[in-house]
Amino acid sequence: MGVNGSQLNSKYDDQGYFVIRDYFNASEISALRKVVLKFHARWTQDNEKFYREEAFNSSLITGSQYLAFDDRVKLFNFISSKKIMNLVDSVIPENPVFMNTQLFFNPVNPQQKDFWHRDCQYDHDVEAQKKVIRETQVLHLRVPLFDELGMELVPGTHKRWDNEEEFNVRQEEAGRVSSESLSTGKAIRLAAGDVLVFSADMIHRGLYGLDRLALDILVFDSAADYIDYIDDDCLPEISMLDKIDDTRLFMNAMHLKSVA
Ligand SMILES: O=C(O)CCC(=O)C(=O)O
Repeated sequence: MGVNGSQLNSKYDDQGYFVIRDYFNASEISALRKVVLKFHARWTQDNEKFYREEAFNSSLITGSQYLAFDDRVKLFNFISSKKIMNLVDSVIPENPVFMNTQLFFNPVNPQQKDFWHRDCQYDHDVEAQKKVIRETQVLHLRVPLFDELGMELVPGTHKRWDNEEEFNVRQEEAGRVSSESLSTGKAIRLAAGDVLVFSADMIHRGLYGLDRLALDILVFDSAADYIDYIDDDCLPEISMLDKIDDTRLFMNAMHLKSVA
C-alpha cells in the first residue's frame, strides 16, 4: 500500500497520531510474529516473577539476550523496511534515530488496570514535561501481532498541555486515579496488520484485553537528547549491517553515540 507522506505528516502534526488499516499483509505479520513470540517465550520464562506480578511490557527486543543473529537481522529488517521507513520519514524527515523496541502484552495480574500517562512524566517534573512536549519528538510505531482493543489517546495533546481532568487523572491528583476514563479520550481498536503511529508524549494508555501482543518501535528526532535511552546491545552488530536493507535509523543512533 502506498502512503502519502505529506497527508500523514499533517494528520500527525494536527492530532499526534495516525492509523493505517491493513498496512501489513498476513505473511509479513506471521514472519514477525514468529520471531517476537520466540523472544516473548524466553523473556517470560526468564522473568517469571516480574511477569506474573506486575509486567505489562518488555523491551530490548532486538538485543542479543533472547534472540540469535538471524532473528535479530529479521527484526532489524522489519524495523527498517520500506513500509516502516515511509512512516518514519513522513513524521521525522531529517535524521530519525532508532531508540528501542517494546512489546506490550496483557498483565497476568488481574488487579492491574490500564493507565493514562505521557511517557515523559516518568523522567520529568511538570515544568520539564511542558518543555518536552513543546520541543522534542519521540514516535511510537505500534504493530499489533494479534487483534487487540488497541490504544486510547487524547488527540492534540502532543502539542497542548492537559486540562484539569486530564492532569488530575494521569498524575493521580485530587483523589483521581490514572485508570479512570477521560472524556477527551479516543479509543482506537487495532487488528493484526494495522499500524498506529503516535507521539509518546501525548496522553495515552494501552487497553488491556483480547490476546494483545504489540511490537512498538521507538524512534526519535536527532535534535532531541535521548542518547541515553539507546542500548548498544540493541543496535545491529557490525557484521549484520550488510544484511540490513536500510541502515539509516541504526547508523544515526551509532553516530549520535559516537559523538556524545
Ligand atoms: O500498551 C500499553 O500498555 C501502554 C503503551 C504505552 O504506554 C506506550 O506505548 O508508550
